[in-house]
Amino acid sequence: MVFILYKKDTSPPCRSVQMVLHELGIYDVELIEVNLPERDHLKEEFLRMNPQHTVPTLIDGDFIIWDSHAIVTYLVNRYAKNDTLYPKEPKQRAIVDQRLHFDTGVLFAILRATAEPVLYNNEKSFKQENLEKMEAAYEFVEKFLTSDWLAGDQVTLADICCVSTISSMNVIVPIDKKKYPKIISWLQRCSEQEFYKKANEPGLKKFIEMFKNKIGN
Ligand SMILES: N[C@@H](CCC(=O)N[C@@H](CS)C(=O)NCC(=O)O)C(=O)O
Repeated sequence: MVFILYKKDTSPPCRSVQMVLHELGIYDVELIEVNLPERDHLKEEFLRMNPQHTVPTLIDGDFIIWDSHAIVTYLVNRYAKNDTLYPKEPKQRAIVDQRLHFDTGVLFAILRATAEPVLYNNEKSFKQENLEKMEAAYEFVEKFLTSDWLAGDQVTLADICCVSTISSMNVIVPIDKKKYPKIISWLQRCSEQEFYKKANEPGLKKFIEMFKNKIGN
């Protein structure tokens, strides 16, 4: 079985999917880099597959699915050997789902709103109000961290999806160790995981470079 993943290395949701593929031991994946500035994602061929023109987009045989959270839950539901990444127990699953929706609606939303004007519209600095919203999001995450991981005592999809976004937000608004000690320890724990080293770190490095080139620091 060969999967096809349309992705962009710098994109946090694409890194989430790659981390989950790694964690599930799915390596037989054709990776296709989508050049967003060149508008590859707006070409007819891509739109036929995903009219919402977002990466990541995954093809599994005759099945096409996009949105990182939909992709990773599909992958675990279909291919995981156990349910630790996405527990079946309804209350535990609800907590993971809450964090996944928080990633979509709060974390990634503010990251995208902050980053895109600089990356694609040639703005030279980030909007102050967006930077404040990132701080507000950090405050939530600090409160969510009541154990080692974001949704209980073991790594779940909540950690994988949120860490790709939070490690990227950290590039724009560095996480203050004094204000957010739990986030700093959690980030450290995540960065020690094999899936993070293999599938978040390389793209995150490119993300950092991309901003250096745009705002020069
Ligand atoms: N909620 C989506 C967000 C995906 C997303 O916005 N991806 C960006 C790249 S980071 C993208 O495809 N942008 C191009 C576009 O929206 O046209 C997910 O988790 O997959």
